[in-house]
Amino acid sequence: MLAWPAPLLPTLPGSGPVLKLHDTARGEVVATTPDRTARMYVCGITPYDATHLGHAATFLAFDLINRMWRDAGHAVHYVQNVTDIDDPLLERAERDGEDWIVLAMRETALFREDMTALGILPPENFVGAVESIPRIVVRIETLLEEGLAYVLDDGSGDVYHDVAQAPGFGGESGYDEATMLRLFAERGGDPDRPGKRNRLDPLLWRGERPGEPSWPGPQGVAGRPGWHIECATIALDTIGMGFDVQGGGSDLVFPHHEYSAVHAEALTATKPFARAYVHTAMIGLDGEKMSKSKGNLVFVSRLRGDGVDPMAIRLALLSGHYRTDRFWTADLLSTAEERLATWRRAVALDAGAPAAAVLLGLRERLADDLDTPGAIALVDAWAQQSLAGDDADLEDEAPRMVCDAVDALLGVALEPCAEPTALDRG
Ligand code: 5CA
Ligand code: ZN
Repeated sequence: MLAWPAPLLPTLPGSGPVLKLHDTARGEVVATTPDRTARMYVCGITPYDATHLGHAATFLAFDLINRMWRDAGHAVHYVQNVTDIDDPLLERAERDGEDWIVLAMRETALFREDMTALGILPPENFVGAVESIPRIVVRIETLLEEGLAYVLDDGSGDVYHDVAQAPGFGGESGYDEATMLRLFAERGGDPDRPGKRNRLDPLLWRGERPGEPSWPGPQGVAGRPGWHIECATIALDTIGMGFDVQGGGSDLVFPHHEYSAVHAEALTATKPFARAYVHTAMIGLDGEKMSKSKGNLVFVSRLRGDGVDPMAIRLALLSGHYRTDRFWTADLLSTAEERLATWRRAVALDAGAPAAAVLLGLRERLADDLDTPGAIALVDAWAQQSLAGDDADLEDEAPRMVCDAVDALLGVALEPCAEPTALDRG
């Protein structure tokens, strides 16, 4: 499907360092080692409601990865999916007496607007589950033919992956069986379904149910795809195996990313699915995780509608580290608004404190597992020094250089401070 327009990306002098990120599978911060073209898959929205600040924080973190790789001289092949058919979508459409397709299209359109406003670089491939169904079916048929999947014996037409035959199972999350069973039950799995070979076997295909949409499926059985095979198929068909980063929120560590990896590794008989699994922490509100099921949501579009500058939203979300669970508060936003105004005043000066150290520092902080609080502190210090104006070494070029660096690396557009170069989407 259509993604969204690319923001302008200033080019910076020199090039950035090797990016280090925390990999869930290895449990430590590791250097990313992309080829000329870095490859990244990020789990996208299920479009049954508007984009909330938790989603935004997650897509922002991966946007920084995209920016850091580009700054280091790589092209980036970025893929993001849209889960435009799944239980929550059908349930919401049913509740509101709305066509599920209309709901999904509307919320996906709003998501595009939010991502554009937040200055997030668009994916090369923005791929819906529905448009992928024929290719997902081919993958499920392969697993069936190889005896790695089975059709349940109860006439439902449901197909499961036999995880006992998947040697890498558990390698992504590192969880023990009890933890897996608990999270599987909490997050849409069906450990107690009679007739499964193993309680942890995940659904690949759900045979047609009355009143639910369906498509032609494996071995001619109509139905709709399971969730994990959706992301495995889309990643395999766009960036292949062994890509650099598989991303999403920490709520996807298990079961979703474990099973996506296991499906793809079974299909290709190779490892790994991704070289690093990167997970963002959860954004909450009033002491609880922000989630559609709890209803404690702050929507990006609502804030925009209230006249909040999207760059202040961006700065507010980046003021915490991506791996720290944190809460959205009114204070967080007002601090970001003040900071944005200060930065804007500083980059509008005729001269500022030396900029080379700021650029170096920004690159260094962000390359260290996206230390955004550290990066922001550097710009704060530069702005204060420049606005105080008592530095003998004030440089004419500094405000523009810092403006470009903040724009290119943090994605915070302060003003049109440079002649922008069109984003090279090679
Ligand atoms: N469509 C699936 C992924 S294939 C899905 O999880 N959709 S979602 O709409 O629920 O979430 C979209 C993305 O935002 C996912 O990467 C998810 O992990 C992340 N996310 C969801 N809630 C939060 C939150 N409260 N804080 C941070 N990230 C979140
Ligand atoms: Zn996914």
